[in-house]
Amino acid sequence: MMTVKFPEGFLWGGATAANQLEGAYQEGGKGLNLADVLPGGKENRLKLLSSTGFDFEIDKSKYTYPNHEGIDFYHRYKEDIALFAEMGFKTFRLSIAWSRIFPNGDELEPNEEGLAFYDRVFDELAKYNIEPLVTIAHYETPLHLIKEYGGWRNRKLVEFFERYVTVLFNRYKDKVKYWLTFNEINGATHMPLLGLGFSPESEETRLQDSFQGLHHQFVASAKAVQLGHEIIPGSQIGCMLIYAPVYSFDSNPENVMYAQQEARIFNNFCGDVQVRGEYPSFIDRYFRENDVNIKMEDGDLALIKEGTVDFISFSYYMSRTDKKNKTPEEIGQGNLIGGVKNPFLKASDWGWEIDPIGLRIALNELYDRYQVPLFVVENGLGAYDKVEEDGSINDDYRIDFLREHIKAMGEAVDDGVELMGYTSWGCIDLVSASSGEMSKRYGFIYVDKLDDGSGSFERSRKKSFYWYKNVIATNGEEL
Ligand code: BGP
Repeated sequence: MMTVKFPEGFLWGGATAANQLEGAYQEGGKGLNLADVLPGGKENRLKLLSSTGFDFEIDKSKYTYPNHEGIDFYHRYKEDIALFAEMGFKTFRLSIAWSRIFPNGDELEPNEEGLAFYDRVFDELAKYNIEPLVTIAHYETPLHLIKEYGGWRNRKLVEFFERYVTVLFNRYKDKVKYWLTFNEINGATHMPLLGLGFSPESEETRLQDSFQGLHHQFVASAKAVQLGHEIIPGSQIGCMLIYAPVYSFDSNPENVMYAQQEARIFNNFCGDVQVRGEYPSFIDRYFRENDVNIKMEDGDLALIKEGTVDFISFSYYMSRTDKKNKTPEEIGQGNLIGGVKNPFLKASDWGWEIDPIGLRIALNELYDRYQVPLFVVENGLGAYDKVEEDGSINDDYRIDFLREHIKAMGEAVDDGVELMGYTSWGCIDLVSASSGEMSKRYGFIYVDKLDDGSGSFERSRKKSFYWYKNVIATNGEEL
């Protein structure tokens, strides 16, 4: 048995996003954002994410809106951060809700109340020496930018984003060193609604509009890296990818080739642009064959070259197994990112295939390709939890999942991968992004809120809380 060894100063912690936990959706001068118009419930939300022509309206007669209250972190952050500190967190990943800072997104002056809220959060973290890791854009584009401008398809958003990040960097320069630009940027073509803030008009326009939106985000991200380095000397600014290694279903070269192509487009394209600073050569053929034409402005490519990221962060939940010709029954076997069923893997209650070795593969693939430090900023098991009569929650399934994934990370470190840290997703139960459910729980900390919105919002420690506390205390040696 190998002993897992993680580097000194490894950043253990947990990850969240503003829209999934803050609540207080109309307090402190906050404007509405994308998450505020997304309905709750697996059927309603999942369908919407892959559909076309969403109108971005709230209809309370038909739907619930669980992100409106989230888990009320906005009012309870002190208690929550104290619990993170009790587990020994070295870092806490959170996002800033753009529409708390610029309620509409296109104002010239920021909203002081929004800025002050994050000051309080960062000060609270500092009390416990917890390093904030801040995502600048995590699926929460201000609604006004969606409705009036068409989301990231519109070049104007680059300018608004630049104003937003300049305000953030200046305000928090003494408090935040680690930043991520766009959450799961490469998920954009798959689900443009979340990352790019638009609902495709039709399947025909989806790719063209998504890649154009991505180009705008590449430019905006490069600009943010430059500004961040200027305003906060010593800051570390990363990209954020959703990464699922693509396995060929079998050794048929047709399928191996197909898997390689899919991996390039889905896994490598965005990283190549943000880490190497160039559009990769393989994308030309893909664009040609799919009628994608990117409109660029003079200076865009130079900026992208200059604004490369310092490290790569990514989410890892599952691998993807795929083949060229799929029967209708083989398609859509539960994995959010597509593919066919892998006969060697079991899946979570939501059909996400569980594959710890895939994380070691992901880490090695990324490090081989880029040789920059890596950071696993999301990983975890969404599961139903049962509260026992005595109030305890015995989530051994979650402990097993995390143990195997942390072991796989340890193997990758032993393989020579440079790894900065690990923040497990949803360290405190929060609203699921893809299904809008509370019952899809990831936390070490249980939150008493149910899918129908009822509950006391009280927090309690699950069995995994104590387990993770010991993992951190032993720097991953005791799993
Ligand atoms: C990632 C997102 C998170 C998140 C997580 C788990 O894609 O960055 O926001 O929620 O996946 O997904 P879900 O909440 O759908 O279970």
